[in-house]
Amino acid sequence: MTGHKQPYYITTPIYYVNDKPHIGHAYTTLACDVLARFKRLDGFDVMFLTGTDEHGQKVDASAAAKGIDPQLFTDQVSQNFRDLAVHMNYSNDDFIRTTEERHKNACQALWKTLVEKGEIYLGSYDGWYSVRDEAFYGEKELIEKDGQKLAPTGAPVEWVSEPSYFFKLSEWGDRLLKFYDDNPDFIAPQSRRNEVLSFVKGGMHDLSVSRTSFKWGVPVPGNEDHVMYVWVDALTNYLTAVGYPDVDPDKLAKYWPADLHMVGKDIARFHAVYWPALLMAAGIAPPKRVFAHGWWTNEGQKISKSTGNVIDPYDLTAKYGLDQTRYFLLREVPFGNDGDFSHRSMVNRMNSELANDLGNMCQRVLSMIHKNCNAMMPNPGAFIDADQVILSKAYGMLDVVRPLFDTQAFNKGIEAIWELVGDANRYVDEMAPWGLKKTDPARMETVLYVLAEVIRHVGIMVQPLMPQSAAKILDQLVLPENQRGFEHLGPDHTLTAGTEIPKPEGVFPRYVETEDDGEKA
Ligand code: ME8
Repeated sequence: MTGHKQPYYITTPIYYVNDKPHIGHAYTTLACDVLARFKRLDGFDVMFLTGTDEHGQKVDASAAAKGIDPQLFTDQVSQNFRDLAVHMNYSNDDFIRTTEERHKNACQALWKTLVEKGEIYLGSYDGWYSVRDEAFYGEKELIEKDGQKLAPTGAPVEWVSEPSYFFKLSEWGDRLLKFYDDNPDFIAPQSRRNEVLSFVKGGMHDLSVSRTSFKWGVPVPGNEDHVMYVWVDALTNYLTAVGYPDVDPDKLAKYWPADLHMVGKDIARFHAVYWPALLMAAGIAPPKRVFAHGWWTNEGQKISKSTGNVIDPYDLTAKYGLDQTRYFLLREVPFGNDGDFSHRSMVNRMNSELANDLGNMCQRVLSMIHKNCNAMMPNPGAFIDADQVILSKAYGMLDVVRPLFDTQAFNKGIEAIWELVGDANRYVDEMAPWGLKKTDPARMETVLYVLAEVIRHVGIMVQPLMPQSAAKILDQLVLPENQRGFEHLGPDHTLTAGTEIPKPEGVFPRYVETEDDGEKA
């Protein structure tokens, strides 16, 4: 099957342009980027999409508060998200904006299909709406605080009474439950699956899918008093970007249904309930999987604009380094759980796992090769058992990590790679190659060669997570760029003895505490 790579379509949520990007945005897109890079290295034809969600009342109100026309406002804020993607070294293949013409066309096409299939009707909505959540809430869902009604998320709600189109969501409960049953991996992790199942089992009302009290949205075809509900508009982005309805039929057939929608836990319901129902109703296959990750707190505190403890991804990368930040965010927390960002644990991981465990190992081994082997990749002799053990662990690493990444267990995949790094450090200590130069130079070459092979494997495997640092490591091994894909892992593509290597340089600097850190810690 040469020339026919398996497609893999992965998406981030599209972000509201009411605000500047924060750690939550950086985190979701990072997870997708790591997976997209992993899949490309593993031979897949990847389509990785991110973008901005630009319509709706929330964005409209933010623009009005600034006294700017919403289009101009969204142009400016959307650019911040594009800039973040470049800054964080994300490898997205497209960046969609919901204010683009291609998207308006896709939304209207989906709408018309739903109308033709009898899935949408005109009625009127009388009920609660939260602009902050861009969500409708039933009376029973609301909570009360200080005599005020609030959304279950704590967001303010307002009473809305206006004509509205409805999607017949209430008729989709059983078909959704059957769909979840037939596709047990559709929504992960398990805790989110349980939530979604109980929401659907609890019985669903029809969904209001249009608004008339403001104009900032995609007009409803045939009734321009209405704009589409921002979530119907937003979810459709996943179809727009692959050429729906008829812009690029080949692309659509290739990438749809999407392999993975990565989302935060707060928006699981939209992706795992409304979206598959809308799609099935339109006769379109639902996505294969929705993974809802947890939320970060900052030094134990809930992140909120009002307390001013929002974590800015630019600050993190300036302080700790880009790859260090990327590493930490996916290593620290079992993906799917909530996690806490603390300076202390960031520095611990950065110094012990990156600078010491991986950085020092590479530096020690490559320096010895540089110094003791004439700066040339050593020539191995026969392998002893200890060599075979560590080599086969390196050669088998992909088979361990792949299923973990495929189920978004990033922290476990990274842990598995670091187990090999730990083994390599113990192996260096046990084999003490520095003592072999005089007593058994041939054995020294074998030991250093085995270690260089381990470094090659670790370097290749960490490319998705830390692209720049991995490139530095692989450059120091003088591994040609076209030999860095996963198909080059294993014993068939070993390092070439005699290759000249440069004088190694440290890849992972240690974090040195400042006085300011001392006060905070
Ligand atoms: O929801 N930790 O956009 P958004 C981790 N436009 N993740 C966090 C977080 C935190 N402290 N705070 C927020 C939207 N997030 C819609 C999506 S998709 C068709 C439309 C995550 O800008 C949150 O879970 O509010 C969500 O995934 C994203 O950041 C914010 O998205």
